[in-house]
Amino acid sequence: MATHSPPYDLEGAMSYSPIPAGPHRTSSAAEPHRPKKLLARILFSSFLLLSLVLLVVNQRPAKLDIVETTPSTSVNDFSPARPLTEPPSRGVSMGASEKVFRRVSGGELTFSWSNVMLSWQRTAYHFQPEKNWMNDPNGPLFHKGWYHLFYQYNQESAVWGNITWGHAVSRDLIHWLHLPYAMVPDQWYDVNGVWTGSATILPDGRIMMLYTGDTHDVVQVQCLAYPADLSDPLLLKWVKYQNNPVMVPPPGIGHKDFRDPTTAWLSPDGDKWRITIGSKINTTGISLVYETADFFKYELLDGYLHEVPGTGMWECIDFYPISLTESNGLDTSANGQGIKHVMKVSLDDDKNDYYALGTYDPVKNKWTPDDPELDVGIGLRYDYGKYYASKTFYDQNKKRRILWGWIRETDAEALDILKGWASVQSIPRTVVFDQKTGSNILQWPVEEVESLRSDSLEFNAKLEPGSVVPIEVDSGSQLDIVASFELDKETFEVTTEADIGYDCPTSGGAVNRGMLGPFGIVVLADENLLELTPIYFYIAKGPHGKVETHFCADELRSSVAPDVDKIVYGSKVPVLDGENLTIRSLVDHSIVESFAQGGRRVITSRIYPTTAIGGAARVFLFNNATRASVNASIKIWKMSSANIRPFPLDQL
Ligand code: DQQ
Repeated sequence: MATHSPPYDLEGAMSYSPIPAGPHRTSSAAEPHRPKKLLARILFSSFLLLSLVLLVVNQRPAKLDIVETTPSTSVNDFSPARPLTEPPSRGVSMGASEKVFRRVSGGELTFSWSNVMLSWQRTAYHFQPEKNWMNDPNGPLFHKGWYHLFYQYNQESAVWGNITWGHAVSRDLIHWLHLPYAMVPDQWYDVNGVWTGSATILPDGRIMMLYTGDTHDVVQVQCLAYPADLSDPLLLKWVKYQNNPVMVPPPGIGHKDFRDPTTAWLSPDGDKWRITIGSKINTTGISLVYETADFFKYELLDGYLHEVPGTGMWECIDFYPISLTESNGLDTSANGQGIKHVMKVSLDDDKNDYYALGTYDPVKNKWTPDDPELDVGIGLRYDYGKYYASKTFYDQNKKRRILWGWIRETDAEALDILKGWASVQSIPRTVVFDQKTGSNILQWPVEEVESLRSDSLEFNAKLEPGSVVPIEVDSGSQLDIVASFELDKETFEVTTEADIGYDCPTSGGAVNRGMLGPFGIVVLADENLLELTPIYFYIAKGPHGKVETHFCADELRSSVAPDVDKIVYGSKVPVLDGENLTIRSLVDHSIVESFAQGGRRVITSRIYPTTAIGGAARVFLFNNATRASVNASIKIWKMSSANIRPFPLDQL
């Protein structure tokens, strides 16, 4: 903990050094990987050739800014066939969800990863600590001109464990300054981990931070902490309440099933605060509600705020109001006319964040979903890719609700250890109600991310069926892409039946052609399309004019390396009459966050290419439909790197 006392020279702290060309980019392009397994490569290439046989490069590139790729001189310093044992469970035995990405972890690394490939994976404008493991975002808040982000962090290595609260501050949610740890596991009630928690800002300005402590005997308890000095804009020093823990698992609740307190909201009389905590009874996910007048003493209320059979343990519940008519966000205590409540749960069982819109009755203390078939945990997801343990906060500075989410690695744990880091936080997103559909929220990257946009190019094209159009950008690793597509109306009208049973995850990806799709963009692709990640729409049209639009991200050919997860993500997306189909993708090295239809659906992918990196990463437009042509327009900005570095505390 730091010992400085305020006031600080905050202006000085803000004078960032010039944005570097890109600290995470290498000066030379990566050397194309020479495969060890030639046969496998030949088979792979033949499959690719076959599947792409009709994808003809038949149109003019948007801008010929040909990139000269200089072969890298790097050596392969991570030898393949490294003998590994299956990684031990990280989390479950301690009463948290499994933190090892098991789908590809264990066994041997089978690919010859180079330093260049692995160092390219580090992001340039997403929040990351300097090294080691990170997971859930915790207690985000705005205080005296600074956004504060706390996060689950392992001080010692790139795997989950020894969980401490990392802490960073930002003026704009984009450029971050790392601060000393806010809280470390040093008390009997949190010695096994200072786990996830949330902040509540009281009307008098005090900040109450409730978090889960994992005790010395592995029991989950709720604890209180608060800033030692509220006049400190950096909130450097945190005090753990002397009578912690303030809540212990009530009768009937498992000692390892009681975690992640939410931000508090005011009770109907306005004299007490309520919080909810996730748990389960057998396989029913439940949200317990506690009431408190002072944040020191708590009373468990009867019943649950909500429960859904079959959804298992609810982690990281989030519960907040959303305006039906205004585009601003609402303080967590708002309720009444023109307001719905979003309930979000992180499902331990499948590691996805689900939400539902509904109504909160504060007298009965019950939340009811608008549509029981789309109840929380069985209906909509925040993100159809990798996105977990998310948390919103009300930004009183700009009157908006902002969502943070933890994006895990989807490569082998052994690779995280080699890299020395694991996980990224998503670009913070604003959350509003979708007034057009009335049935979902809209998530959108905070406007501040646009301050990183630099050179741009625009391009319009008619994409004939089976076409791939290269867009020549000289830095395919850091981009903000906005694309819009309009299907040829005549073909659409006369097409009577097209794949009504389509489903992105089981579709086989973008190589699978239908009459009306897929079409979209390709990112992180090499020139020869050996590695590529298509993000696209697929339109299915049923016999009675029923139309379903799917939004997918296909990782199947995102990397030739086998040590990484490769699946097709996606879901149906609502499209209203007269709307074009739109995609916005934020590409930042190994993460791609893609938003369809203004944020009605979102897919976050982690991508680990071996050749489509650095200056060799390319962008394409494509239309792989067999029948319909598509009018496409695209605008691409290069993105500068964010300035993320330690706070110069010695200069205070
Ligand atoms: N992560 C924390 C828990 C939470 C889980 C432990 C979700 O509090 O339930 O690091 O990722």
